[in-house]
Amino acid sequence: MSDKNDYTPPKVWTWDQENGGKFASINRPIAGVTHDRALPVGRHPLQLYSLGTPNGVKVTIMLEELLASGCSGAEYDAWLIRISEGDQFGSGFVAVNPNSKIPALMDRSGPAPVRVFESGAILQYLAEKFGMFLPAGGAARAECLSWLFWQMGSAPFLGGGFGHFYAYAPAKFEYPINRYAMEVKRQLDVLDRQLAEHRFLAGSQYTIADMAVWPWYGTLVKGLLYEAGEFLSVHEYKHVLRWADEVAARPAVQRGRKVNRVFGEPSSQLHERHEASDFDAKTQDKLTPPVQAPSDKA
Ligand SMILES: N[C@@H](CCC(=O)N[C@@H](CS)C(=O)NCC(=O)O)C(=O)O
Repeated sequence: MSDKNDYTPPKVWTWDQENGGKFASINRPIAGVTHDRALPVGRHPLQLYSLGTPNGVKVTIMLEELLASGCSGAEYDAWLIRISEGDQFGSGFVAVNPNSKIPALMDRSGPAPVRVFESGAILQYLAEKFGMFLPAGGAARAECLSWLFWQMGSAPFLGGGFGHFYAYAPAKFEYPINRYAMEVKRQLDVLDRQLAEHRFLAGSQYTIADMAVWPWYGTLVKGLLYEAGEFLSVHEYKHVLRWADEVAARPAVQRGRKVNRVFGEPSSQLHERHEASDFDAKTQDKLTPPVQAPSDKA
């Protein structure tokens, strides 16, 4: 182990605002509102406040899948919450999610608005509301919810553990990278064994379990998350790769990935989604005027 261990925890931990790392400026040990800001409300029944991270993408994939299946009641406005600028601590957002994390959903289709936070709870809420992508009962429903909750419990080891120390921490520390790389590889092996025997995670049907797991582990095995494909030898997980490709090929998944995305290729970024036609007209490549090549003669 190459890390020098020269840290002795003090008797009482105190908040060191300069503790470094990519998200140091938004991390704090207290919850609640930092500023007054009402959330915008569009004309559709469902109002989503989110960002195109893996947790956000789970929900936009589900909404696009519902619309693709003909559920017109799933029309939605997706508003951008820029977490690096602290939007999640505004009064309107905290009223929808007291935990100050995206994604957060307001269902305004009934007499009183219903708030839903936590991506797994949002997937289950939408699946039950529209009667889709979650088996109605028995062993099939139990299997689907088991994989959904597996994802909710496992992904923090991938994102908050491995991803944080491999990609975002202020320095590379061997101990946590080793610990979390081992756990993430174990999780990939869990998925690989399940997908060796089943087309989708919960069996033969595509469900909210696939929608929850794909944005994390599907993109990881394709080398798109934390640029860690080679480090984690993702080529070993052949069944996860086969499943990841099948899910990625779904048009609703391709649309859902673009919503509230503020990084990557301009053509992959649709900052806000209010109409189905926004995918054709409002991705960043459509909005940005082409850069003029400098003329040799000017
Ligand atoms: N368990 C939550 C996790 C949500 C989460 O961690 N969201 C991150 C972005 S992926 C966030 O909003 N972070 C802002 C912050 O921590 O202040 C869920 O699945 O909804």
